[in-house]
Amino acid sequence: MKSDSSGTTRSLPDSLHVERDGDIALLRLDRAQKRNALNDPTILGIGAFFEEIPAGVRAVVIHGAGEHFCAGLDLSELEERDAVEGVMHSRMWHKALDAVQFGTVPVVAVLHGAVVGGGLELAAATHIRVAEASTFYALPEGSRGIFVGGGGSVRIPRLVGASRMTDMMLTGRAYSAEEGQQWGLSHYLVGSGEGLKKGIELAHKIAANASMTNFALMHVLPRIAELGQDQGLLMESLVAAIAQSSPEAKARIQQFLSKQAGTKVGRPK
Ligand code: 1HE
Repeated sequence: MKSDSSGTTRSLPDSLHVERDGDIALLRLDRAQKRNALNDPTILGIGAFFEEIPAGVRAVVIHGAGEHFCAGLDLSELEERDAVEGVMHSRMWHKALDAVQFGTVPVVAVLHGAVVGGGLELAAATHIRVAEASTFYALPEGSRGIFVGGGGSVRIPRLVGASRMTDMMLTGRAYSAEEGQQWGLSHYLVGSGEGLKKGIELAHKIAANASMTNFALMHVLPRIAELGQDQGLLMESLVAAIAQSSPEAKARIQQFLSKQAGTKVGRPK
């Protein structure tokens, strides 16, 4: 376990490092010598961290040490497994990455270098992705004779479409940072070395949102997106009514109506 200033008492593996910056936490994949390849302790540690976010943390930034965000599954741990053990291993990844996507606070991923295999599956479980110009995306599972097992077949097509994911896996095609930005793998594209600053700035903005808004975006919007129009519209009305009735929403709307500085919508910069 690494000592850190996160305010957490939880024991994390040495491959993860947590720091606190006010109301956000920075979670660093810290295994640069193995290109932040995800071994079992790291995946379990990610799950444990997101299942029990330190008190007072309202958003998380996840980033990688060294030259790459993440080289995916630690291939040295791909031991002989029977089918049931293989299913259980994949389910362990699902549980951990579900904790990222459907935890208690929004997560911003800062990407650079390789975002491949399970690294892309991890990035796809986050809510906002900032990519530096050095980022490249690939799914080398195809060439390794395996398949995605960390939720990639569910989450990645929702970002880029099943057709592009099929190309990535059948042909080993890698996408550049620019292509990833164009096709929805990242939300923000920044210069090399600028990702963490941008990620932290976004996380602080997110942390300042009303809790109900963040909850609805993390837990309700993805469910509505899977519903038919009738059910989706009804669910939207229910959540809109709950959100509007909160004292926080009333106070924020009043701030705008009383012409408080900084409450107008800004033009894109
Ligand atoms: C690793 C891994 C790894 C690096 N597992 N050890 N992922 C992949 O198929 C990607 C495999 N990795 C690479 O293609 C390259 O390493 C990178 C493009 C990511 C980076 O290249 P580079 O030149 O910076 O590093 P390197 O020299 O290749 O690797 C440095 C060390 O990290 C080296 O170990 P060393 O002991 O010889 O120093 C590598 O063996 C080690 N390393 N990547 C284990 N992935 C839930 S299912 C998900 C399924 C998948 O994710 S499949 C995709 C796996």
